[in-house]
Amino acid sequence: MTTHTESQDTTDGFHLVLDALKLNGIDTIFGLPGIPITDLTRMAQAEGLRVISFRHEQHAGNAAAAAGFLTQKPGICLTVSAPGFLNGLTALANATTNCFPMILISGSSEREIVDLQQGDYEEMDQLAIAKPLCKAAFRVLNAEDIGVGIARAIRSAVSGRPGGVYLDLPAKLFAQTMDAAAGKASLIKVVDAAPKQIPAADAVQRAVDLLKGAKKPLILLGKGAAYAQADDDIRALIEKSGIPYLPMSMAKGILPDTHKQSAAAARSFVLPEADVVVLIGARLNWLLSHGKGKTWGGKDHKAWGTQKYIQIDISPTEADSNVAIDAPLVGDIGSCVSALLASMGAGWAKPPVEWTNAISERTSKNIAKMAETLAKDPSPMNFHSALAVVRDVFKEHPDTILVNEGANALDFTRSIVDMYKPRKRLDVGTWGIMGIGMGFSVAASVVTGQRVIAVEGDSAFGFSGMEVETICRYNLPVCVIVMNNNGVYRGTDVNQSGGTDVAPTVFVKNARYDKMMEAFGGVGVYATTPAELRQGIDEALKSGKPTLINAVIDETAGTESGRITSLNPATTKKK
Ligand code: ADP
Ligand code: TZD
Ligand code: MG
Repeated sequence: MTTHTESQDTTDGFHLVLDALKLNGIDTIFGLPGIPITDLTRMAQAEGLRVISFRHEQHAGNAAAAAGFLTQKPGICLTVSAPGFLNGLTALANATTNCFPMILISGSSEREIVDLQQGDYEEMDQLAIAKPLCKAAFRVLNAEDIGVGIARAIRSAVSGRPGGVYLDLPAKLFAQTMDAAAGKASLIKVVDAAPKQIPAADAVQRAVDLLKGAKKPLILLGKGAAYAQADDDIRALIEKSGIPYLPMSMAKGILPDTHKQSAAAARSFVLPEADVVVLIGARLNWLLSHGKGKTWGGKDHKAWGTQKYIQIDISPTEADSNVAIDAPLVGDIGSCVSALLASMGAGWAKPPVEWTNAISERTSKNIAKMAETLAKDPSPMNFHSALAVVRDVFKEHPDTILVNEGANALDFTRSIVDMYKPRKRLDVGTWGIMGIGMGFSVAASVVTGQRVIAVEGDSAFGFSGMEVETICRYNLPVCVIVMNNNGVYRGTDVNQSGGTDVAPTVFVKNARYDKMMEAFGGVGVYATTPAELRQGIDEALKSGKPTLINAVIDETAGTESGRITSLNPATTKKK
């Protein structure tokens, strides 16, 4: 291991990187050691940074992304070259897709050898490969440029639309030495990394005018609204305007899901019926069937082509990406929402009661129907009876963070488990990606200090399952619930050839995921009833010990692809 410096008067690349991160308020690194960054991880720890070491870089990267979403500071993921870098790259691309700020820092081989393709250890032109998959990519070749490199990476990650940044640090950089005072002077403390962006007055007026004439207005909150941490203003806008709202999955809890203006239980009614839709930090992508698909009533619906949109987003090019946006409001959500509030003035007329009553009626009916389903206690346990338990737990422990992935395990949890506070739900996001579970759980517990409950499909859990060792190693208060239905979607599929291999979606029957947690010193629970599940969760929340509950779910209970069956090519073809 390299010691700090030969004399007090010199510093080196290792320390300049760490000093630059610390100077900018970064206190945690998620990563996986190896050449050329092993010493960097040791020195980081020695210098007082928290280093969370993973078993696979993808999960370290996912942890960095979740940390970025929760804190508005870029999460840092540190990897070795070529294969480690590539393992981290999926997380970097996913973070960029979701607008989460993170920086993937990878050690790399020497330029002279890489550029002549002479076959260095783990040789790869990482910068070129990262570039199209992230928001910005930089390489630092000289120690005196480390300060600038880190500053540019931080600004790129958090300013404007947040995203992933790649920072390439060749091995030779770390050992470079320079005068300590000059080194210190070369570092940059980034001032106002994510500047407010104030919307133009005429754009605000246009939006207010459109909203004023609305008979059936609707607000859609996306995860950008959760990220923005403008919770009080958003709540004030919704309550003052009286407009019903729908939260996208990671926007659940900005206002409590039990809020009387939530139209979540009447989603399929309000989307096609609304005349003016206000998008706040939500894109009209596939998750909203591009503003025109089945979710909105399809082309035959009477509202087709007549709906008007106001879109609040920090990215000026987001408007018109799928449908015409009548009143784009470009700026940060905090500034835009407070400008709207100010322009609405006193005496704002609430939406017509015909609209709000129609929504309330449907909402109460659907909630009552769901309550009936949740009250059933079938044997074997199904998604509903298991999630009724999780729903009660979150009602009693609203500060707990929920991580959620799978297909049925995702869709049922999203609709059944209410969130009561902002930024308490982390999930598969824009891509619907599997594998975020343990990385997000580790980050959520490390950066917030809160208890975490991860509701995982058994397939979804498998993508990051080895990180239960990481959870045990750092003794994190994470309770993983594996919704075990013996496979992808359900455990009952059959091999259509009649051969001896099981179907591609089917796993080993009655697998004991709980034993995986026990293998590393955590608590394993085998639960076949809601009562056993409840007891397991209660004990986990009380003790804070790493816990994995293998919840045995009826293997016939799920549906193909959960709620997105319509995206299956075979399903589409049949239509
Ligand atoms: P969801 O999946 O929940 O619908 P999306 O990820 O599609 O949400 O949309 C998030 C949007 O929020 C992106 O278009 C992004 O540009 C925007 N955004 C993120 N942070 C801010 C912010 N601070 N101010 C304004 N817009 C933001
Ligand atoms: N690989 C990656 C990285 N992301 C994906 N989304 C998929 C594969 C495809 N996929 C889904 O979209 S959901 C899912 C896969 C493999 C797993 C569903 O099974 P599960 O959930 O056990 O997690 P349920 O509760 O059985 O439906
Ligand atoms: Mg499953």
